[in-house]
Amino acid sequence: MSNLSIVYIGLGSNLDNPHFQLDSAVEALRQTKHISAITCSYYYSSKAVGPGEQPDYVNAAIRCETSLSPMELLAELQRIENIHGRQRSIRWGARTLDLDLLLYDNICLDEPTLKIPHPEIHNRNFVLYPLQDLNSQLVFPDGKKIKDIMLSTSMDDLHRIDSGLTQQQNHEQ
Ligand code: ROI
Repeated sequence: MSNLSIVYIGLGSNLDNPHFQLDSAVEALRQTKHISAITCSYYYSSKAVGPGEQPDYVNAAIRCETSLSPMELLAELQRIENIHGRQRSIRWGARTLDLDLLLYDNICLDEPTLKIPHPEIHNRNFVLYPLQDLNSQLVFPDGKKIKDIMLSTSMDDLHRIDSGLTQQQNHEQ
């Protein structure tokens, strides 16, 4: 019997060739043990949300299956962020790679180091549009449907861009 969990992970970068950082992160996830069946959303360019001036982001999301627990998966995501030169010194600061555990099956978790669903999930168009690419029927643990939330979510400064390599890989699967 399979006991794989379905997980959605948000990807973001606004430093050191963000498009490349995301390609490389998806590849690192593909290479990670106990993570399988990865599909990637389109990539989006988006204006930085939050205080201060910083470069535009490239954002995307992936759906995958895993036998890792949420905390084990978080450790893998932090390992991948670290090999992409992620510095954690500045809150809200620019970053080479941000990997956020957005959803893990239907669970809700509220730990100091990990909150699932991601607390900002309903408010960020750069998270919602990629999630919708992956699953237009998605229902959040609180029962809200993504298609209802999308009715009041504008694209504003979000632009879909060609995700190149990763989309091609999805089509070949
Ligand atoms: N803004 C955008 N557009 N994309 C992000 O991934 C992102 N990540 C962040 C903050 C600084 C909140 N702003 C962002 O952590």
